[in-house]
Amino acid sequence: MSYVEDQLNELIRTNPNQPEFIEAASVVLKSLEPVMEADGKYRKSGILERLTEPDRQIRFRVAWTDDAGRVQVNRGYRVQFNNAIGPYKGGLRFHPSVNISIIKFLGFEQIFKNSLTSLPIGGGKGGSDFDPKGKSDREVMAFCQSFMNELYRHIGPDVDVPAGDIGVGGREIGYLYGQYKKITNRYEGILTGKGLSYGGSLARTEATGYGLLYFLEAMLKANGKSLEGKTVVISGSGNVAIYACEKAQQLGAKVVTLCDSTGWVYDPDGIDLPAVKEIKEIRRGRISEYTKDHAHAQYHDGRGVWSIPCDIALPCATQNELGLEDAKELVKNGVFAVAEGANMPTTPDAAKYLQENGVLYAPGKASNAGGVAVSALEMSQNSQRLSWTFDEVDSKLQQIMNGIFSNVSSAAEKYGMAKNYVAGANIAGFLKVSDAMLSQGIV
Ligand code: NDP
Ligand code: 2IT
Repeated sequence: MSYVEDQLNELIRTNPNQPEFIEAASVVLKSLEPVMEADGKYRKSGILERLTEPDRQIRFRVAWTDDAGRVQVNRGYRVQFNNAIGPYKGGLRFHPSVNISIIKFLGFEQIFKNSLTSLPIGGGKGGSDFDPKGKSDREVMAFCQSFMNELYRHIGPDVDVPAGDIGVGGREIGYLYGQYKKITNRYEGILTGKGLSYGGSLARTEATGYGLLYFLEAMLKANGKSLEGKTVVISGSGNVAIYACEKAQQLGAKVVTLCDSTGWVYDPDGIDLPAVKEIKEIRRGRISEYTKDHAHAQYHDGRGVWSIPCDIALPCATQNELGLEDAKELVKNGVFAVAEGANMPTTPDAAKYLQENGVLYAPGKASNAGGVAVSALEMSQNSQRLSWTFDEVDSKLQQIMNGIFSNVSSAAEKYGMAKNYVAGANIAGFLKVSDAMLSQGIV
């Protein structure tokens, strides 16, 4: 058996009940097969064994009191996966589905994504099974303060710098930052995605969605296509989906769908984004409210955005939200590009089907890297005690996304898999991290 097969079997044996982590690791390791076969140094130095075992996994109790005076207990996590090329960096997810498998898959993906940005950041991820939905601001604050009461001892500007992810936005980052400062009396860049009045970066809010569109533009251009006049379907209606929609519209595309975990909207005239921002960013409401003021649009309960005919599909909600049947429907309806804003939204069989049917397919670890890239720019600004203009950050973001596309594209070509951006992203991300690990010895 090959080194990769041996290592995959070992991972499956030693990580039972971690389907998301095994899914993410399998895709990466299979892409690395030609790299491993070409040079015996990787097996000799145990690179895959070391890369797939986190540096450390922290799990803790988060006790807080709800508005009815009842004590609630949630689980908190921080997985510090790999710091070969920089301090651990990656978001915090607050969602009832969070468990160690999900945090490990996200932390593992983050290693390669962060490497692709070309910036000095290692891979980590954290979160909790706490559900912010339906909670009062005071409850969210009480939870965040209790979460930080443990997390603070594990993070630092040169150690580990968390940020947002599902369920963690500006409000949560603010409460987390306030508690860190209260406990330590230190004013330092230990989180990114901060508010602009206390060390945040302009364009961080927009970065993941905008970056996705910059990557998509580069991929389309390299394949003789463009966004102008195209019909786009997007899933999700959170941070990534909203700013993907905004940039797609600015670039001349028509976005016709968005969704949340309850249902989805189809607006054949094109999504009215200010209305969505009002519902989601201000009222924290449900996407179903969209049809109240948009009678011509349709709302449906459940899932369904992938059934709408489109040229381009942008999954921006959560993992495994686009399965094989969805991929078949998209192909049948003529989709020519799928670019991931979310982490691992396309199941492996769906991704394979899309690629086999000639669809340009951008994996999240390349196409959604704009968020963490601007987080790293926020860290730079914090270190300098300066803040850059929106245009400065946005143009750096564009350069970074173009750089990622060309790096991913040439890695795929070099290993005889031209246009396979999955293989390209995994290989290019791996090469930098493994080079640093090999230089730093067996640690
Ligand atoms: P948000 O919490 O802002 O939004 C998430 C959106 O996805 C909401 O519309 C939510 O609906 C929907 N959603 C979440 N979970 C599910 C589910 N299980 N089933 C159906 N819909 C769901 O998160 P983000 O926009 O920040 O994150 C979206 C994706 O992008 C995630 O995969 C995240 O890991 C990834 N990502 C985020 C980055 C960032 O900078 N924020 C950077 C790179 C990747 P509802 O409100 O009903 O739950
Ligand atoms: O998945 C991701 O890249 C993020 N949630 C952003 C991480 C970050 O540190 O900005």
